Amino acid sequence: MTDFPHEADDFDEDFDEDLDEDLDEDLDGLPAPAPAFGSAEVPEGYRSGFACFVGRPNVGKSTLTNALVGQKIVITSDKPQTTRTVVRGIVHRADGQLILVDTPGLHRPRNLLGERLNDLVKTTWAEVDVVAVCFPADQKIGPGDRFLVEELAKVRRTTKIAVATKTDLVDGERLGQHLLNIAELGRSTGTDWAEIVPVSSVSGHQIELLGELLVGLMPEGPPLYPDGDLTDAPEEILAAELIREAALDGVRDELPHSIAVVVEEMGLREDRPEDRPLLDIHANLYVERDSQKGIVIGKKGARLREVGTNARKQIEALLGTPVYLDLHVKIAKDWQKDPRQLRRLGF
Ligand SMILES: Nc1nc2c(ncn2[C@@H]2O[C@H](COP(=O)(O)OP(=O)(O)OP(=O)(O)O)[C@@H](O)[C@H]2O)c(=O)[nH]1
Ligand SMILES: [Mg+2]
Repeated sequence: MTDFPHEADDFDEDFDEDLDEDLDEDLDGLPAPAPAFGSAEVPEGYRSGFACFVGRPNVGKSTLTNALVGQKIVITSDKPQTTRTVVRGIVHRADGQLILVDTPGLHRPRNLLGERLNDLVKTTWAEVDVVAVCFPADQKIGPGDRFLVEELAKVRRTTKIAVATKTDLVDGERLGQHLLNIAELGRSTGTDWAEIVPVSSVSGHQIELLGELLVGLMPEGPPLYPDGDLTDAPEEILAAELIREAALDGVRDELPHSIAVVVEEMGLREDRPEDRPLLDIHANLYVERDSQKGIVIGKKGARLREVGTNARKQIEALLGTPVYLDLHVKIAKDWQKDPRQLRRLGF
């Protein structure tokens, strides 16, 4: 069997009419009440609830979500606006259960997609117990941060904490100044930070402490998810995201924003021996223009093959099953601006 099937000259141009409508439902869902689990044996003082990470694009929200969950469940990249969906990660601790809601970076919208993403973020704020605003230590606090905190101040009831991310990138003096600036931003916007916590997802600095502090801010209650669940995102979404992450690696300028991935079909192959399962995944990678398609596919399909192989390994690691990935590149012209196409792509 070939490792990664695709025929370089057989990429459909058309935008399929039959995108999985279920996707809409999956992606709309913000922290909906989850079924309670095991309330019978909950220890005294056990806490559970929702916290979301917000911040400008690229400040390290998704990396921090993964660090706290202890496994990679959301994708990250050095390109701004990597996260486009709200994904929940679950942290299991002896003293409680923390459901982390990773949100897209808040930014000045350039198109309809940007507006949708910002709306998504703001809806989430009102539905969680704690909002944690991330400010990367290697960057000055700017107008974008101030705008975000001013908006957040309007959400009165939610507890707010500040997280100084990427502490590994700066020295102690700079970090001290950064923490003072965060405190000052709180004062001048009328935001009462319940905590200001410096962390590094790369070195692991204070990640454990942040988890402990967040659980301490949750209301008392039973676990909301079964032991061992690390996310509630459907496997189709996780797979599509991992493909998008692989595709983002090494592309630049406008192209990262133009890429969208939809898993069309996913299922265990029939007639396989029980001890050798194989998961078939058929996915489409959309770009907005013909020129972009050429870049994504690469010379004789080399780049796409690499993307497919990298994505497949990541999906196998996350789902624990060997994967056969069938990946096609298609054009969805200017999808970021087009309400109809946005809806089909799940936004
Ligand atoms: N050195 C260092 N880099 C980090 C740390 N956390 C994240 N990064 C890097 O910062 C970049 C952005 O990380 P993401 O987690 O994708 O950022 P995000 O805030 O989720 O970005 P959007 O989804 O685009 O809003 C990536 O290149 C990460 O590797 C950290 O603690 N230290
Ligand atoms: Mg992100």
